Amino acid sequence: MIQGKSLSHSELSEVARRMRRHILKMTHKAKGGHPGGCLSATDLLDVLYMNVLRVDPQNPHWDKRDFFFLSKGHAAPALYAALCERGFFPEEELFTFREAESRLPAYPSCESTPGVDMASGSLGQGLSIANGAALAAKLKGSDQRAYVMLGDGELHEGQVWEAMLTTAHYHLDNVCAIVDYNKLQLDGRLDEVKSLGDLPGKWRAFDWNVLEIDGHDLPQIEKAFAQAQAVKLQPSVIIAHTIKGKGVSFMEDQVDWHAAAPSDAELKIALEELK
Ligand SMILES: Cc1ncc(C[n+]2csc(CCOP(=O)(O)OP(=O)(O)O)c2C)c(N)n1
Repeated sequence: MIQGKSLSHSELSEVARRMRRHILKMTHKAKGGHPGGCLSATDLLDVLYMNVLRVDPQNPHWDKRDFFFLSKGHAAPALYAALCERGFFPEEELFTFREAESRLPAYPSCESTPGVDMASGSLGQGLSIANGAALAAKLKGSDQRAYVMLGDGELHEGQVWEAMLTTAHYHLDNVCAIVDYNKLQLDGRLDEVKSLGDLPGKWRAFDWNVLEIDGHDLPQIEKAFAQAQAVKLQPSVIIAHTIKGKGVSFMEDQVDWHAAAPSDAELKIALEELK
């Protein structure tokens, strides 16, 4: 299946629920990972992988594929959950996450995992890579698009702002950035660590088309991707307001769940909530 599957909103919601369960089970089994920032990104990745990206799970290196770069690479389990749901590998393989010899390492690796186009984990680099892929597509006369997901804490990296200038300078309308705006980073609230201020205004000042949405509202997410695709001569950013740990009551908006695996008892409660 190369084109997106065009799932209905209720089907998408079911996929998101399964993805959240995968994430919790993966991090529990591996006794590590970053569930909070995976769960905030789940609905966005769900819509992107199910209904938007042109990729071929049977041919991950297909030369006409759209690209997705997970710049906030610590959310690897969310990416693996989306790739699994899109058919890149079977569900059983998810639970090899972080094991030696697994194709699903702690951080994304394009050498290990089918469907992964960028090694990430060191924050700040994804938009630069998306720019390169998008510019190469333009030079080839291809309609391929490059999507990149950034964390809001990741926006503290200066390289992102240099890359934003580059995207706009080359009028890369085939770039769509997604900011997972969950207001928390590793050790605190963005507003306490280093405020982003008027974030939409800053992207606008860098000549980007800005779409601001609720990043857990599936119809809004789908609409934003369609609007981004329709804009010409300007890159688009989807600033998605999200909740870290979304879907699990005791994880929501809690910085302690940035990098902590659920215990046996916590997993049981979480899976019960996501039944
Ligand atoms: C260059 C770099 N500096 C620091 C880190 C350590 N680090 C890992 S996650 C993280 C917080 C990122 O916050 P955010 O982008 O908001 O992630 P989310 O809350 O969505 O998980 C930091 C500082 C890193 N991975 N790379």
